[in-house]
Amino acid sequence: MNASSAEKGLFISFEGVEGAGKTTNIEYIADKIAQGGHEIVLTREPGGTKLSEAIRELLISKEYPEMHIKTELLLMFAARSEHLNTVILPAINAGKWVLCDRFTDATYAYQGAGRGIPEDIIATLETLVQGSVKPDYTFLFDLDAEIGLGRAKNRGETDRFEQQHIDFFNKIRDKYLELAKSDEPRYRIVNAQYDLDTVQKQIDQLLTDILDL
Ligand code: T5A
Repeated sequence: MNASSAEKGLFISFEGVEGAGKTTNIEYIADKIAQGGHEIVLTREPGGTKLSEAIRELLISKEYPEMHIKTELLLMFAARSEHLNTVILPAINAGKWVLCDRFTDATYAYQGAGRGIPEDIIATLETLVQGSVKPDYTFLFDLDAEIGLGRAKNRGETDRFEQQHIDFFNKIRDKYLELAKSDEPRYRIVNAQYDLDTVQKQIDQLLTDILDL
């Protein structure tokens, strides 16, 4: 069962390597959806609640460069459990459209492909925390990892994840593309290498195609 099949709301997640343009374009998409008359909750992972934002700070802080990969994984799911149960599900149950900057696909990409944690372990935690809840749609902003990292670094200070070697981010991009291929009904790929206007023309087309906006 996906989130919308039993409820009136819709759950859309946004994924991609660092600097792919998720944050920039979620706001653009939120405006379009709001113009369509839908009530929106704009949120992010890790984060989205007071407690989950505190966990986010631990996760991205460069004070903990040697955080164990299992600790990182468990903190991601701890933040997600709080966020899902206190923000995402109540909003969907109230008929709202939830736009979430990253969700569990990021765990498969970063902690799975990036850190090397076996997928069955991630899947076990996913079931524990989410049951069968998944996003209805996932927009993947696909971009060469080096270009994305360059965009993110140009913006200013980097976080703990952005200290990783480029090989880490190449694995993440490949994993996202693999996930998109394995779940085509849910995924929509945006080619994020172009200038913002061109990227947003692709988004307009997708919103028309799948959401009738
Ligand atoms: N994480 C997260 C995990 O490891 N596991 C998990 O389960 C989850 C949920 C924080 C970190 O947590 C990790 C992944 C992350 O490392 P985050 O807050 O989403 O997650 O962090 P980032 O992906 O690093 O967010 P960024 O802000 O860096 O990337 P965005 O949101 O994709 O990019 P955005 O929109 O901020 O754009 C970056 C810059 O590029 C410009 C923008 O103006 C901005 O300056 N830009 C463009 N420039 C040229 N052309 C375009 N088309 C552009 N689009 C945007």
